Amino acid sequence: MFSFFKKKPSASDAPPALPDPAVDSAAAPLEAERRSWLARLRGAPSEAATSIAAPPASQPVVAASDAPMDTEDRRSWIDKLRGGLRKTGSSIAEVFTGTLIDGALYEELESALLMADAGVKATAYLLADLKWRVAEERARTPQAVKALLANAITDLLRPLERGLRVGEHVPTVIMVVGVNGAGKTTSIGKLTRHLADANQKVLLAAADTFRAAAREQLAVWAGRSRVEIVGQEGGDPAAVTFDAVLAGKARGCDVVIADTAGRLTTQVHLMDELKKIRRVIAKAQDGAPHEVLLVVDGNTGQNALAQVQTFDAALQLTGLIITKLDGTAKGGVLAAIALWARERADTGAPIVPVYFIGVGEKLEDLQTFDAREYAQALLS
Ligand SMILES: Nc1nc2c(ncn2[C@@H]2O[C@H](COP(=O)(O)OP(=O)(O)OP(=O)(O)O)[C@@H](O)[C@H]2O)c(=O)[nH]1
Ligand SMILES: [Mg+2]
Repeated sequence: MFSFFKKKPSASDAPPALPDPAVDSAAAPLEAERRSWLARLRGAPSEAATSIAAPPASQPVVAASDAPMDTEDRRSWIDKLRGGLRKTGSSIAEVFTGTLIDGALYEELESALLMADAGVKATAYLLADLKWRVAEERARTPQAVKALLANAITDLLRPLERGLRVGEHVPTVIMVVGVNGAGKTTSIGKLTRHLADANQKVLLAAADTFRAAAREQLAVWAGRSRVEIVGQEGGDPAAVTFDAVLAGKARGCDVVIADTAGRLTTQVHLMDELKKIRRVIAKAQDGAPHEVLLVVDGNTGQNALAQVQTFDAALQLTGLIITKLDGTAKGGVLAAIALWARERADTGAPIVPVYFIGVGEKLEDLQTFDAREYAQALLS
């Protein structure tokens, strides 16, 4: 279901500390090397990316909603995203109000990106890439540099674009994890509704058995979408999930989604519990879970990257949902996540895409991720 995204440029290490080609003529001998670095940075999809992006022709992959780029909903969603990222947008815009492209401009941009939660590594990467683009394009005005920055951010984020697919496995089993209050249950509710609207038979596993309210909250979403729910108050989350996957198979469901309880990454026994849930899903169905999605609150700042890394180390994530980008989120952390995802892909592991972005509590507030749109929202 949901729109399919494309390529993953072959990744590269974070850039070395490059001299500024715009102001440093001694950089010339390194030019060929840099060009090849940039070519790889922006270049053709690797084999791994192709296999990720292209669904096997024989598989009945379902697309519930191709990114509805021109719809009213999408436009108002982008406005919300822009509104949420406004602070970052205006502090980056400040950088480009002068008339000179000089060291001060790059220094201010560095501060603005760091303030936006992009982190040291992604900030250095973007600055190096931007300086290259400025030199290549012979940009003459700060506004032209800003446009090139939008391109640099888009290219950095592009590998994260990919649509969630269902239909390659029956049922497709999706496990959803994250820290407390990140927006797991709400996102599952919205996702379920989209799937149900696309005639997908969904079964929800209420594997958050800690709180009675958690099951009820999921049951409300299940009721709205008229889908089945399996749960047992106070039960073992792994056992509930196991039962749900078996029930999903027996009942011919297309998708089973397991909602897990929020937890801190430092709570070792609770992280172990997630690993157990993952293991029992695999026992109930070979090759499952097909997706392990981490829901990240976009307001978490740089800690979001630490969350991604820790949950990935424990569970081998397959995708991300970033929520609450309508609030006080600064938005730059996606750049840090993108760089991490590239480095992870460098080891031969699949890219971990951002399937959805949430900008509110309503159904239409969860939308597919588009790198260009996001970069523009970040700079508007
Ligand atoms: N503003 C805003 N609020 C959101 C968004 N997504 C979820 N929320 C709200 O965040 C709160 C927590 O959402 P839940 O879906 O319950 O979060 P959870 O991760 O399931 O929480 P636990 O199960 O307690 O760990 C709720 O009030 C949601 O309505 C979003 O994109 N924007
Ligand atoms: Mg929940």
